[in-house]
Amino acid sequence: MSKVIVLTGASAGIGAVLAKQLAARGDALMLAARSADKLRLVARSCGREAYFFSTDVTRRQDVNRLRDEALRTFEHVDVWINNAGRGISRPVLDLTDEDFDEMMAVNVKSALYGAQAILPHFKERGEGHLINVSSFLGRVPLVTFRSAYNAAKSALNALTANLRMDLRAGYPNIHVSLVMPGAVSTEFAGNVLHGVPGTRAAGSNVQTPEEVAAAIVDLIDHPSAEIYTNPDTQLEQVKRYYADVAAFEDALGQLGDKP
Ligand code: NJP
Repeated sequence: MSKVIVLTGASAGIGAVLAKQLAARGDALMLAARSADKLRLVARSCGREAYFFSTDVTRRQDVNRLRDEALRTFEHVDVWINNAGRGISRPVLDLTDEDFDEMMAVNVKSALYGAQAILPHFKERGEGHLINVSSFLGRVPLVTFRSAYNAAKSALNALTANLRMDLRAGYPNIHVSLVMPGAVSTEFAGNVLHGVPGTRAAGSNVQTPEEVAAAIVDLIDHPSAEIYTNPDTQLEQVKRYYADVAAFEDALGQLGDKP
């Protein structure tokens, strides 16, 4: 059955591809990001049931307006996807207050605002699905120059789990899910704070945004607590990391730069 879906970070990358996959199967969409021009193009390519609303997810008021716009347009929301996010290229010892605040605002507070905006509606209906797009780096901090991004996504993982546990008993038909992609071939790497414009993720374990979007579509159809979008490689790394963090870091260090 077609669903009404609110999707942030829909102007580019994983969000734009996900919007098209959802529209192709008949879902009705409210697409959000800051860039109205890009959103308009994505919405146009999605067809008649795709609307857009310019939103800066770091502003609570904007996120509340996005919720209001979605409810005005469709009268209900089935799925809310907090997908907007941004990385950073700076190791821990070089982080400024501004760096850290930006990472928390765009990756954590944005999703908190989204959850707090839509949960009263889900509770009223007794059903709904909140999906937070995090990162594998929030579970295993593989890449130290993403430091504050990894920390922010770890915080997002924790908030997501806490919310799910709070709702479990009273609202069994409200699902709260976490998505952990690895590297994905979008413009993400070029958009990171202090990053190099135009760079793209590369390497053998890099997924396409189409693959990640398909995993999220499947999650909507089969809600679960969390998914790794590339489980074959990611699950093995999680097992090794939590079995022996020091040994894992030693092995990583041998692959990395020498001082
Ligand atoms: O990133 P990118 P992805 N308010 O840079 C929007 C996670 N992830 O699609 O506002 C509202 O191509 C921005 O729109 P605009 C990642 O952390 C990725 O790859 O118009 N929207 C655009 O639509 C993130 O959570 C990788 O500039 C804001 C979108 O967000 C999600 O996947 C690996 C905004 C970013 O598009 C999508 O990332 C991983 C704001 N303040 C996790 N700031 C990866 N690609 O390698 C940004 O593990 N946006």
